[in-house]
Amino acid sequence: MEYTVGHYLAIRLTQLGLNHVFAVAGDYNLSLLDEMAKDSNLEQVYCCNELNCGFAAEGYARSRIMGASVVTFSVGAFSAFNAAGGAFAENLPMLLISGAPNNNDYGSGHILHHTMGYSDYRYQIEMAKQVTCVAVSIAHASEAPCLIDHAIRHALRNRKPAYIEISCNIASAPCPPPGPITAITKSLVSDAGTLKVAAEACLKALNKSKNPVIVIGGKARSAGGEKQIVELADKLGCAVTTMAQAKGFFPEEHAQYVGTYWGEISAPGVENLVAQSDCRIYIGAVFNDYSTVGWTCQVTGENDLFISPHHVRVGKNEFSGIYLDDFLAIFAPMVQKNPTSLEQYRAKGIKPTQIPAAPAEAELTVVELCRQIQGIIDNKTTLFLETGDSWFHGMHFNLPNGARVESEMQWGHIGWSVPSMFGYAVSEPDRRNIMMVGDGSFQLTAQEVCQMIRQKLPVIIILINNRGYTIEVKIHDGPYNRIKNWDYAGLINVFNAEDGKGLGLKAKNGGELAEAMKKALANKEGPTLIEVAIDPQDCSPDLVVWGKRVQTANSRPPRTSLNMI
Ligand code: TPU
Ligand code: MG
Repeated sequence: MEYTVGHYLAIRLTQLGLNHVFAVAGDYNLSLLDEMAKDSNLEQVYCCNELNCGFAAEGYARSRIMGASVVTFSVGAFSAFNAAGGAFAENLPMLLISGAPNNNDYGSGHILHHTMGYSDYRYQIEMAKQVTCVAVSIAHASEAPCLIDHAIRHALRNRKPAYIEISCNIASAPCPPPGPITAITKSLVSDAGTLKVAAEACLKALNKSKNPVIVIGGKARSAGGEKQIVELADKLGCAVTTMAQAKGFFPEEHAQYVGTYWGEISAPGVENLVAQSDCRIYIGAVFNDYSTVGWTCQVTGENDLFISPHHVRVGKNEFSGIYLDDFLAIFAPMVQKNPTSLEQYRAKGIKPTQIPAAPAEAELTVVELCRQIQGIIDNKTTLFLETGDSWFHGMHFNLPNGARVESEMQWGHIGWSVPSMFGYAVSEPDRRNIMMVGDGSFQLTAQEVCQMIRQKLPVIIILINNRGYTIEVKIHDGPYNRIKNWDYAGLINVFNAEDGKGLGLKAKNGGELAEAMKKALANKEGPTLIEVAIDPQDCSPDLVVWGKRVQTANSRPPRTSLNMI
C-alpha cells in the first residue's frame, strides 16, 4: 500500500490513541482531509468555526493524550490561534494543523486568496511560533515524516500545542509509512543524581518543619503527578488542599482533603491552615493575579517546597532537569508521617454546611441552583466551569471519587466551555457531562451546541441567565457589562432544525429546575440546555470579595519614573 503525507499524519494520531480529529473545511485543506480519512479509525468531527474547532481539540486533550484540529490557511488559522494560546496557557498538548499554499507558489510572487495580499506566506508560521511550542512547515513530502514526528514529540513532552502547516499539493504526495510510535512518545528522563540531591534538600526542609501542608496547583495534573501526589499525602498524613485551578485534582473523599485554597475565599479554615504552615508543599502551583486574589495571598516561607513540572525549588536552591512525577515518586517513600496540620484543622471542628431546599415556587437563587447541581454530580460526572461566577460556585461542590472538574483559569476565554466540552464529550460520551456557563460567555460560541446535537451527545448545559457580565460587574461596573438578552432555550429549536434531538428548557424556580434536571438526565440523544433565570444582583459572595481585590490590583497607579518629573 502506498502512503501519503496526510495518511501518515492520520496514522500517527491513531497510534497515539486519538479516534477523532476536529476540522473546518477550506480549499487549502480539502485534499489533506481526504488523505486523513484513509485511516478509518480516525473520525473527522466538523465544527462551525475555527475558534471552536481549536477549543474542541483542547477539550479532547483534557481526556486523551492530545487533541488535533485541521483548519484552512489564515482565515481559519488566525481564529484557531486563540484556542492554541489557551492550550498553551493551560498546558494541553494539541496539534493545530493548517492547510497551506501550493508549494509552487512559494517564492513565485503570486498573490493568493485567504492571504494578507502579498506573496510571502511565512507570516502565518511566524505567528504560530508565538502560541505553540514548535511550528513546522511541510512543503516537501520527503520531510513530512520527520517534521510531523518532531512536532508531536515536542507537544507531548512540553504539554503544549504544536503547529503543522502542509502545502495543499503535498498532503496527497507519497511518503514512507510511519514506524512504531514509541520513539515519539518516549518521555524525557529525569537526571537521577539531581533527583537524589533535590529530594534530600526537600527532606531537610520538611524535617525541620512542624506542620507541613500540601497545596496542589493547576499544573499538577498535566505534569502527570496525580497518582504520586496521593502517595505523598498518604505517607505524610498532613492536610491537603487544592488551588482553584486544581479543583478535583486530588480525591475529595480522601480523609486528608480539606477543601479549596484560594486566599480570602478559601474553604473554611483553609486560609489560616496554609498561612500558619511552616512548610507548604506547593505542587504544580500557579501564582497569578486571579489565583492569589489580586496578589493578596502569596504566602511563602524559607522552608516551602515548590515542585514544578520541570524543576524543584527549596530555599535558595533550584533543581532543574527533573520532572514532577519522577520527583514525587522518589520523594514520597522518603518522608516521615506528620499529621500535625490535619490535626490542627480538625481541632477547629468545622462542619460542612447543609443547605435546605428552597420552596418549589420561590424565585431561583444561585444557592438553590448549586444545591440541585450537587444532587446530579455522580462519580462519572465531568463538570466544566466557564469563566464567570461559575468558577466561584464550582469550588463548593463536593466531588465523589471519579468526578472531575475542568476550567480554563489561566487563559480565561469566555465561551471556551461550549466547544471545549463538545470536544471532551466526543471523547467521553458515556460520562455525565455538565457545563455551567453564563449568558455572556455563551454568546461567544453558542453555535457549537449544534454540533453536540449532530453528534447526539447528552451534555447538560446549565445556562445562568443573570442578564449580563456579573463577574465584570464585581470587578468594575459600567454600561459595557449589560448584554442583549436572548431566548437561549429557544435556540435549541433553531439548532435542531428537522432532525435534532436537543432539548431547550427554562427554569425560574426550584420546582421547574428539578423537573428540567429530570428531563435532562433522561435525554440520551442530544444535549439539554436549561436556561435558569437568576436575579442580576444574586451571585456568589466569594466573587464579590475576589472582584474587589482584583479591581484593587488592576488599578494600582503606574510607577513614576524620576525621569518623567
Ligand atoms: O455568570 P457571569 O455573569 O459572571 O458570566 P457571564 O455572563 O458569562 O459573563 C462573563 C463576563 C466576562 C467578560 C466579558 N468575563 N470576562 N470577560 C472578559 C473577556 C472578554 N473576552 C474574552 C474572549 N474573554 C474574556 N474573559
Ligand atoms: Mg452573566
